[in-house]
Amino acid sequence: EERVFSGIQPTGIPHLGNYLGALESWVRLQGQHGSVLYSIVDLHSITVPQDPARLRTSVLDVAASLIACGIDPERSILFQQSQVSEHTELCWVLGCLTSIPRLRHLPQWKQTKSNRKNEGSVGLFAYPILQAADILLYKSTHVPVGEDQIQHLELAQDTARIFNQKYGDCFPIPQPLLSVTRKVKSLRDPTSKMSKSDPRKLATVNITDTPDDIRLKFRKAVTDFTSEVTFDPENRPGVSNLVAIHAAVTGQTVEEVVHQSEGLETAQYKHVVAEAVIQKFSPIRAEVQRLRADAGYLEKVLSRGAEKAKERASVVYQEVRRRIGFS
Ligand code: AQP
Repeated sequence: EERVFSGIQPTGIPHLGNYLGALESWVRLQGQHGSVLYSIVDLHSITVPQDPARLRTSVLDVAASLIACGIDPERSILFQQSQVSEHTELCWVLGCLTSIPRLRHLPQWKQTKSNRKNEGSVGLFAYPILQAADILLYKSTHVPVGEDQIQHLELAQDTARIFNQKYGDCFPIPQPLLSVTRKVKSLRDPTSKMSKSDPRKLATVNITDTPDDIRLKFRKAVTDFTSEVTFDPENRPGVSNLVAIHAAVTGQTVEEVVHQSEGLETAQYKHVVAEAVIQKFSPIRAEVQRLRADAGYLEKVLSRGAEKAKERASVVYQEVRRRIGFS
C-alpha cells in the first residue's frame, strides 16, 4: 500500500509559493494513494525563535488554509505534529544512528551556518533527523518534496537503510514525488525564493491577500528595463517569475502564456498576472475567512487528525521499541 507524508510549518499564512510548490499537489494526491498524511510541523518551526501567541494562531491559520485549498480531512489525515509524541521519540532513536559529519554536510545547514555568526541551535542542526522520523513513523512510501529538500529525503532513506540493517526489515525506503513547479521567487528579489518569513512587505503574496494587496504587490514587482514578455529565467528572472506564476495559476504552459502576452508592456502584463492570481485566490480567501471564524471546528479537525495519526504512529513505534530491545 502506498503511503504519502508531507508537512508545512506553522510560520504564517501560506503564500503563492507554498500553494504552487506544494499545496496544489497535496490536494491532487488525495485519493491517488492508499493513505495520505499532512502535518502542520510545529516542532520544526521552533528551530528558530517563535512567539508563542503567534505560533498558536499560525497553527489554526495553516489548518484553515489547507482545508480552504482543498485538503479534505475525511480523505487525508491532517494533524499537528506535536500532538503525536512519537515524532520526537523516533527522532531520538534515529538521531542515535546518524553521524554528526553526515548532518554537517547537508547544504541547508552549510548555508545557515555561513549566514550566521552564531551557529544556531542543536534543533536547527538536527531537524533533518526529525524530518526522517516524520516520514518513517508512518512507514511512508512517497514524499512530495521540492528540489531543495532532496538531500534531506536522502538522509531519511539512508537512516531507514541503517535501521533496517541493524534491526531487521522495518521501514520501506521512501521515494520523492518531485514537484514540477519551479520555485516561486520573491517579488522584491527574483533571485531568492518567495518565503513566509521575508520581512519585505511587498515580496510575498499570501493566499488570503485582498485583491488590492495583490495588485499592489505585482505592480511593484521587481523586473528589468526591457518592456516585453519573454521567458528567460537566467537573464530575466523577474519577468520569468511572473510568467511562471501566470502559467501555473491558469493551468497553461509557459509558451502559451508568452504567446498570449505578445505585444504587452511589462506594466500591462503585471496587471494581467495580478488579475489571474486574484481569480485563483478569491474563493480560497473567502473560505479561509469562514473557517478561521470557527476555531472550535478547526481544533476538532486537528484533534481527530492527531488521533488517527497516533493510532498509526504508535503501532510503528511499538515495533521500533521491540526491535531495539526496549520491550
Ligand atoms: N517559493 C516557493 N516556491 C515553491 N515552493 C515553495 N515552498 C516554500 N516556498 C516555496 C514549499 O512549500 C512547502 C511548505 O514549506 P514550509 O512551510 O515547510 O517551509 P519553507 O520551505 O521554509 O517555506 P517558507 O515559506 O520559506 O517558510 P519559512 O519562511 O517559515 O521558512 C514545502 O514543500 C516547500 O518546498
